[in-house]
Amino acid sequence: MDKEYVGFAALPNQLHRKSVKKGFDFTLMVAGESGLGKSTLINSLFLTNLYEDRHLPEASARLTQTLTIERRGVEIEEGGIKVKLTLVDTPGFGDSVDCSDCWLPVVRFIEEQFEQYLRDESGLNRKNIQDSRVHCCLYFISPFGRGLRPLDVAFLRAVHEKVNIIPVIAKADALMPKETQALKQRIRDQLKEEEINIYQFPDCDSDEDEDFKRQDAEMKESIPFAVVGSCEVVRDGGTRPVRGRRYSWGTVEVENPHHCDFLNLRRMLVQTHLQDLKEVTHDILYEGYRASCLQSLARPGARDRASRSKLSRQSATEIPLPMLPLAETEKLIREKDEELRRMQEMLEKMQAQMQQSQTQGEQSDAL
Ligand SMILES: Nc1nc2c(ncn2[C@@H]2O[C@H](COP(=O)(O)OP(=O)(O)OP(=O)(O)O)[C@@H](O)[C@H]2O)c(=O)[nH]1
Ligand SMILES: [Mg+2]
Repeated sequence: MDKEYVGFAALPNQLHRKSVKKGFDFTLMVAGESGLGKSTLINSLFLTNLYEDRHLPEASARLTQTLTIERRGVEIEEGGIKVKLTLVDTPGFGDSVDCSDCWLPVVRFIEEQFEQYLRDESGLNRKNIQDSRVHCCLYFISPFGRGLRPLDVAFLRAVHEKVNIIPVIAKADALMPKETQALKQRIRDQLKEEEINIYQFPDCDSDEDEDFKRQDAEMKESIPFAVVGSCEVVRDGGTRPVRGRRYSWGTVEVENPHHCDFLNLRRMLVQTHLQDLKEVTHDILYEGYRASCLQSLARPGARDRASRSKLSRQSATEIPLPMLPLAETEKLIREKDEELRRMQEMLEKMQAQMQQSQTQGEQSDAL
């Protein structure tokens, strides 16, 4: 994993508030249909210099199609606190007619991180677990369709209980403001109809200042964020260089809030909600996963997760099992069952012998 240093203009207050001392890890994933600008947005968000008063690099090499799941590490450090950001770029889902399970590797990746964490948590080195769980998934939706497509719904359904989903409308420069608003509403309605849980932004503290509250409300209203990405730096009429996309009719600026929600998204990710996304991942999503693993262990012989919902009434917390990989644990349970059965047999035999010798003793007493 390459390490790059990217400074942020202001250290997120939340980090101070939560007094995180040893620094922490955060993993952000992008997913969605191919060619929607996932790699470009990751690049625009984090992989290039974010300070306005510093020199911006010239147009970087054109990005090529992402073919495998790629992780990149970026270290953010200010005021002595480190955030190790891992960016997970995924290959886009194909646009061929039959692409029914092209998204499975991405789902699998998310699950594997949970499995790994569960294994680490039950290991000996529990205090130093490297948290590689995906804390947030930016899901890209096409600006050209009429909302979510069946493929989007299928993927979101498969992951919505395992990862915080933040939906974004890709390539928002293709839409007029009115169209953007209509598409946002349509997507919000569809998510509700399909009962897909996306990341729920927490309520803002009542003691926050008015500015913060306004920003917070504005941000919540703009979901799904309409984003524009670009790896190019444009100099318009000799003014300051900006990241943007130049067209014959003008320039779309990535970091201009009148042009798209890029800034809202970035502020939310690195300044206001990083900690909450982590907490929801650990306390709700991961806990749900862990509980269902335990539940499936409650009944020896329960093999697949699909049968999980039909399983025993026993509460997950009542099962004092060590967390081992599933197959191993099942084997252990079978061995223990066998041992118990043997001990029970032995006990019964001993009891029978004792009873026998007792009656023999009584008989000889009587004689
Ligand atoms: N109009 C417009 N084009 C964009 C935007 N973002 C990226 N593109 C262009 O879209 C093309 C695909 O961008 P990528 O970032 O490679 O897309 P991707 O989603 O990573 O694609 P896969 O790796 O195949 O999944 C490139 O030519 C980008 O320049 C955007 O916000 N607006
Ligand atoms: Mg890509």
